[in-house]
Amino acid sequence: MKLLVINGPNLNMLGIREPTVYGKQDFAALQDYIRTSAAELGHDVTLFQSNHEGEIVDIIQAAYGVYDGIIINPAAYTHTSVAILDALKAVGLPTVEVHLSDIHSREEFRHHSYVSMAAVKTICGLGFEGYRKALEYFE
Ligand code: CA2
Repeated sequence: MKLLVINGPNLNMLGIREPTVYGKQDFAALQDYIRTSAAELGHDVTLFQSNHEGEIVDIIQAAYGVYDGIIINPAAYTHTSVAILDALKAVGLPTVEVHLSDIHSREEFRHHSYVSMAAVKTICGLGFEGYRKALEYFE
């Protein structure tokens, strides 16, 4: 399947700090992991990362009619962004939400996800493997 993988703000900083929460590997390693997993599962993936909410809304809108599904780690926008939720609802593409950490066992403000309201599945707390599980959903 043709899938769009979106990573949100600060995920490009992976591996630089907070290794106990997000792991020791950097963002380039995450991208390699996603590309390799997608190839093994026979998916055609496009990877996109942005620190800007509006850019994420734009890329979701542009996915309409082009991709079969979206995998998204909205990062901090998970907990704040009605705009990203609305964009996902507008395009209506099957969306799997991924988080490296277990957002439910962290600070209270991370427990709520707007994006979950538009997602067919949410995977959290599995580190990089969560992205592979998301790719497997589309098999
Ligand atoms: O667990 C996840 O994947 C998160 O989406 C990651 C976000 C966080 O705001 C969400 O609550 C859960 C943070 C993205 C990366 O933040 C970094 C912080 C320090 C060092 C490197 C990255």
